[in-house]
Formats: sequence, C-alpha cells, structure tokens
Amino acid sequence: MEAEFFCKYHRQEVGDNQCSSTLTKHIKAPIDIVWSLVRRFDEPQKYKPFISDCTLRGDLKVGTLREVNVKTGLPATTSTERLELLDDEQRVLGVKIVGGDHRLRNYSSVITVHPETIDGRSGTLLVETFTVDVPEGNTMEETCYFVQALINCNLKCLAEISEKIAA
Ligand code: A9S
Repeated sequence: MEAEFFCKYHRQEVGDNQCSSTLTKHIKAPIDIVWSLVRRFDEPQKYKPFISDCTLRGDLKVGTLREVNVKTGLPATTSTERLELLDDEQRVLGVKIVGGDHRLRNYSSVITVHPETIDGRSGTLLVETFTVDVPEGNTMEETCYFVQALINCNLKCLAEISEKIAA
C-alpha cells in the first residue's frame, strides 16, 4: 500500500486524552468478498459477533445513522453510529460512534482493504485504524487493549466468514 494512501486514510489526529491504534488482518479470500461484507454499514451483524441487530436511518450515504443493538454480556446495549465515508473505488469505510450507553466517546474508525496474494491465491489485507477518548477512570493502555480485543474479534469473524464464502 502506498504511503500517501496510508497517510490519507489511516493517520488520524490523536488528542492528548485519546488512544489510537492500527490493526491488520490477512484474509484468505478475494477482496470483493471481503469488501462486500465490510461495506454493509446497514448490517454490521453480518460479521461482528457482539452485535445482535442494526437499524439504519436513511440509506447508505455519508451522514446516515445506524442504531446498533449489542448482545448481552457486554458493557453496553446500544450504539448510534454515523457513516462518515464509503468509497467503493478506494474500498474505504469510515464510521464514527456518536451515541449509545457505552463508554467509547469520540470513537472513530477507518477500514481499508487491499488485494494481496496469500499462498499463491487471491487474498485481502484489511487495515483498521481507530481513535477513541480514554474514559474517566481508565488508562490509555486499558482502553487500547479493550478496543483492540473487540476489533480483533470482529476481524477474526470477518476472515472466517469470507474464507467460508471463498471456499
Ligand atoms: O464495532 C466496532 O467496530 C468496534 C467496537 C470497539 C465496538 C464496540 C461496541 O459495539 C461494544 C462491542 C458494545 C463494546 C461498543 C460501541 C461499545 C462497547 O463497549
């Protein structure tokens, strides 16, 4: 991936009391399968294991909000999220969390997907960067660890589902 592409989409302004991290996932499935799942802002439950369902207010365009219902057992029940960017050419998805009964304030995420060859087969490199406020009473490390663990679960499920479709 070119450096300017990375800087354009994955370099986020990080405030003093925020944490930010970039995670990657190598998926043994063609990019079109992976992107077809990632781009569905209206159905995050397709691959996110903690989401039970989602209601979209409007259609798939910048500014549209979704109401996400979270499965029981997590420190949240709902999350309101805004579609910031959906580019099918560059395969970029940008989402901001704007509400909900959780503790992730000013959460912003960008996902980009890139074609690559894995074991001589067409695969996908997924890159996800997030930035979020460190909640009162938590450390930067705790916050980063918590969010990275959740995203890694999402990406593990995304890879499993994509690889099953590709098989
Ligand atoms: O959904 C994502 O892409 C990433 C995260 C970190 C979502 C987290 C979450 O949905 C829970 C899983 C419910 C955890 C929200 C918004 C808050 C949480 O506390």
